[in-house]
Amino acid sequence: MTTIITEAIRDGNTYDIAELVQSSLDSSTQPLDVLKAMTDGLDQCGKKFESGEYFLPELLMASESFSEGMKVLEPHLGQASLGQAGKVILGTVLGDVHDIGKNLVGFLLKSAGFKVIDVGTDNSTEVFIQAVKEHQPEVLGLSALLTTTMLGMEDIIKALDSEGLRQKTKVIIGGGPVSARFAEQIGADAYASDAVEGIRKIKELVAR
Ligand code: B12
Repeated sequence: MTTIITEAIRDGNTYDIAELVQSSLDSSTQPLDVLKAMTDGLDQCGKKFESGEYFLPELLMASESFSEGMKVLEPHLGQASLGQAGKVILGTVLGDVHDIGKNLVGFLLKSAGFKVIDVGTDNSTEVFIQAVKEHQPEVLGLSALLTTTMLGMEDIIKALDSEGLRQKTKVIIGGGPVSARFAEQIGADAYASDAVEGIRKIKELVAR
């Protein structure tokens, strides 16, 4: 069943995905395994895009299919709670509209008891700085999926520094093209390769 879900997302099947996710849950597949099957589908679509077999419409359909599946899966992933674990601002950097991974991180953070302020996608440095001034979070989480846009992360960290906000705000970065090495280079406090690792690292940053 999970293979069918992966293929449905990969091929942008928006009609059957809700039913497929529901049947998989009904047959006792763990929600996190269903999520893995869904993200594998996006991954496979990305690879086909890279090799020239799929084009932008296929990427869009895969992402649409993922969103439809998430509507069914989300309530099974955990309960939102009161925000006592800490406050986190999440956002995607300038020029980048990818938000599926960031949204997953936000969802799991809320389930783990964090208050999450999601500033959305394609944000200028100023938007992040304003949000940090207004909400004073323990952690700022930045997402980038493009090798071009990831470079903007360094500007945000520098601006936090020059605004005197860096000491109070830990920065974690994530997204396909970034790495622990890149995090170190730009002076971020942490990097996570996926949402589960992200939640663990954010908890560590808050505890520091
Ligand atoms: C879906 C998708 C799209 C959708 C996005 C829809 C949306 N609402 O997000 C659409 C169709 C709009 C799109 C557009 C484009 N895309 Co696109 N897209 C993808 C695709 C297939 C999946 C991305 C995704 O959602 N993955 C699933 C999620 C769950 O994974 P994730 O994002 O990596 O997030 C996880 C971790 O990285 C981490 N994480 C992510 N962020 C953060 C943040 C924090 C704080 C933490 C802790 C963790 C964390 O946790 C997440 C959950 O585990 C990827 C291929 C791929 N394999 O990544 C290409 C991909 C990212 N896209 C690509 C490209 C080139 C584009 C376009 C330029 C195409 C074009 N010619 O127009 C445009 C750019 C638009 C823009 N300006 O941003 C390339 C990027 C190449 C590069 N290295 O720069 C990729 C890699 C495809 C490829 N293989 O070529 N895309």
